[in-house]
Amino acid sequence: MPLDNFRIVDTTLREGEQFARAHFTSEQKLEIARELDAFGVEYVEVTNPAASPASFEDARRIASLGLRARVLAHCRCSLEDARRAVEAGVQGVNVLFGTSEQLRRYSHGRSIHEILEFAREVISYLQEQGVETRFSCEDAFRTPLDTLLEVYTTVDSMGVDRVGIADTVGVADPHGVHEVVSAVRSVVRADIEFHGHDDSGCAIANAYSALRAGGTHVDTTVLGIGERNGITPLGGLIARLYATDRSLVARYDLPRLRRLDELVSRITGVPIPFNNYVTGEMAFAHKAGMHTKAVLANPGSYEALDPADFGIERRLELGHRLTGWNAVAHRASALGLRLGERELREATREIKALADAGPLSTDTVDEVLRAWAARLEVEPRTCASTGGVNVWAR
Ligand code: HCA
Ligand code: CU
Repeated sequence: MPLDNFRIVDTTLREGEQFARAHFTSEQKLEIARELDAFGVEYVEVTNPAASPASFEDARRIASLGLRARVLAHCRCSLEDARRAVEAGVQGVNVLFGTSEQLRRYSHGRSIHEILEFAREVISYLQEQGVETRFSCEDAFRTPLDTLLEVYTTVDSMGVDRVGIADTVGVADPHGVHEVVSAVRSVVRADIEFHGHDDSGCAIANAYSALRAGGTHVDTTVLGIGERNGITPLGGLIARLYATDRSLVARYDLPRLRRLDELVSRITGVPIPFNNYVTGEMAFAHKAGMHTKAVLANPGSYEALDPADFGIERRLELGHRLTGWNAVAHRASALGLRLGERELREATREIKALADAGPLSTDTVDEVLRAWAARLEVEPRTCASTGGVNVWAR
């Protein structure tokens, strides 16, 4: 399926609020909502307005900010919750019901028949209210496929705008997601939203696979925060889509990703992981000589993403024993030192030997290079008295 018809439902303000370290103040929620909107996500999902008085008030304030993004309230499939969401003035309501054996038995105790009765009541109410409506099966990937399809075709015939397929416990793999989403795609007319947890490390790949199979909406959170170890991270999804085709993410303000990750990191007190997609400290760090040489010749040789598109600079690691003379030469010229290839190779040997004991700071590398440059300043004069030597030819 073509990938150019997807929308991002960022749920940092709902799923992200379920992250163990998250407690957003009203002002922080507004700030996150504005940043997400400025980045360009198409939807912002907020916590159930019926959850607490502040949750209601925050939903109301966010819904009235006049964002480009549509504001969705996440609700249980009950009239009471749906009414509170409508009162809060949101543009859409995302309702859910657990359909797996596990959740039916241990969470809410309802049969599929009863679930569909609730769905009918809530969906028809929301339609009367003229808000965008989504019905999601919680724990879809532990729900038998025939049950899932029965639920989705029924809510589709009730006229929902979108069905949600949630991998609530992170058990799905990309192959399984493709199968389920394709099956749902073939029986419903509604849009399809995918929500995937990362317990077994597939959240980004699963979201991508859902889009490949005809899904239209993907749930994300900033830094992937959510229940347990979270869901598809916004930055990771963007990186995945960019790697397929940069034009797929051209409509987003990519340099804002760093601000978003930093904002949520600051608010939650959780550092951005070193290996985070795009914004991790090492996301664009090149080390081994073979890599740095090629990257200096053409960054695309070892980069799927151009850091400049995200307003980030790549780093070339120099002070280590795997370093290469091309990178060392690059540093020398950045320092304005005119060293010939022989000196650069000698300096590289010296850096490698010193770095056998441990990484060197840039200052130490610079000292080595300056020392070689100083030697050169002496040598040409010495040589000149013996007939002159072209330093660069040696
Ligand atoms: C939850 C459940 C949910 C809902 C996803 C959805 C999940 O923790 O409240 O509404 O599609 O992972 O199943 O986040
Ligand atoms: Cu979830």
